[in-house]
Amino acid sequence: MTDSLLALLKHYGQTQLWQFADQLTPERRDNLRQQIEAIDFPQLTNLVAGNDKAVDWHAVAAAASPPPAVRLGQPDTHYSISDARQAGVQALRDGQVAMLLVAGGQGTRLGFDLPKGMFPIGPVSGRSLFQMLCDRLSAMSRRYGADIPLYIMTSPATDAATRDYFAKEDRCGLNADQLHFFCQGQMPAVDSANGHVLLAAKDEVALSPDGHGGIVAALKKSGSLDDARQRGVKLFYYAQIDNPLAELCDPALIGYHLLAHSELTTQVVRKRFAKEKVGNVVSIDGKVQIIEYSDLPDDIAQQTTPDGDLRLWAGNIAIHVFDLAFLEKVANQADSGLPFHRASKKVPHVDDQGQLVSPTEPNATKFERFVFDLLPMANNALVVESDAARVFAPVKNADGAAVDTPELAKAAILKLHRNWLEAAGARIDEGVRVEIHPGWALDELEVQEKIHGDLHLTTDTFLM
Ligand code: UD2
Repeated sequence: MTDSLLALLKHYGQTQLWQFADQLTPERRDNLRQQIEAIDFPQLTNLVAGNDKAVDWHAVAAAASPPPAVRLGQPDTHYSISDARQAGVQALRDGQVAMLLVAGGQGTRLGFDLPKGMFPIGPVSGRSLFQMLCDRLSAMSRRYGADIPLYIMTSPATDAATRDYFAKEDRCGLNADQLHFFCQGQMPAVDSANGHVLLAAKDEVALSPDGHGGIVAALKKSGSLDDARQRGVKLFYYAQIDNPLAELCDPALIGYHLLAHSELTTQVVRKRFAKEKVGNVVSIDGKVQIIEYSDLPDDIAQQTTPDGDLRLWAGNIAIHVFDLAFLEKVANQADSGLPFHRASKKVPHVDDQGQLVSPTEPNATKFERFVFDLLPMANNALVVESDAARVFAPVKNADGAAVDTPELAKAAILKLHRNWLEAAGARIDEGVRVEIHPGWALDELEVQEKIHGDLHLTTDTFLM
């Protein structure tokens, strides 16, 4: 057994992984063996050698044009928004829509040790990101008379804590049958200098989540695709855990997707500034594609139209609608076909002397897949613009940073809810903070039905 493992490691030039095996107890050695056996060495070797397609982002970006899109405020020539809404509502009523939430990342940038979904973000209520998203799903399920199942993707770093949290919080109000967890896969981190897989400890490979693109394999492996199909689900509405304003299961977006016979539809907002940290949704050779913010060259990001608007205006907010059949098709292809992206990171590891090293400079390469790389593979991929003020309040950085902080997200929620209330005739004293629970009202129309213009709020209020 050990011989064949050693032969494998030798073959792939990775014998350093077994160098401390003699110092380990049989149990820890076995644990290490299992981690090594889970590595796809042919794939990794290919990645280390750079044999996968190396992307020249400048050339890609130079070929990019703004994507064809259903634009805000511009009547679409093909479908009206009311037709879209009606089609979406019908799909929701027929129980054809499930929610897919990616929550595998840790709140590192936020300075929060727990799964990010547990971060308190309700400006008055203090509700967590998980609770806010689940409250909206419950309200939507009630409105359309059909439970919307929620599939949450965790990672090994967030899985146990996420499940514990939902158990303690009564599944955030969802029915037991509505809630599913599945865990994404991992990829080894390699030494950037020589491609050697790093050891996080003498008996532990340095692993990290394989990116949200790992969702394709994880959905299949966990049986979630089959589970969804058996329930009669036809569409997945996809969102990230870090956006408390995400308009989950928006009927209009779902309807556009259906009417356009799209396999993958993505909601975008107009970028606020050229180097905003959102992916750039573009069209290249007639295919919709996303160029991540970190890959878009500055000169191309800054290009403007004669009107002074950004030429590449469409910002990815990571809200997508997927056909279940499309995901099944991709999941059944060998290795899903999604490319890997590389990131240079500081990865603590043990050196050849068995000493723990905490690098001060990036020392390692991590490999991640991005779910949005499915866009160019999809038939009739569709782009639909929405208003950032109502759908996008990303929580990425700790308070004090210039953008994407909890404080700014809370302010965006309060502003939206105040606007809905004031438009319906309510009076809210200056400085008073009002947050609306989706069970009270899901949108401005429901707010109007609720208050008939006779509401005056003088202290901070959570309308629920
Ligand atoms: C993401 C998008 C960016 C933009 C922005 C909007 C990518 C690569 N970039 O940037 O284009 O749309 O969001 O807010 O998507 N996650 C996992 N598993 C992983 C990695 C990430 O579940 O292995 C989840 C993570 O929990 C989070 C989301 O994916 O909810 C986004 O991950 P991120 O914070 O790394 O992406 P970000 O903010 O750089």
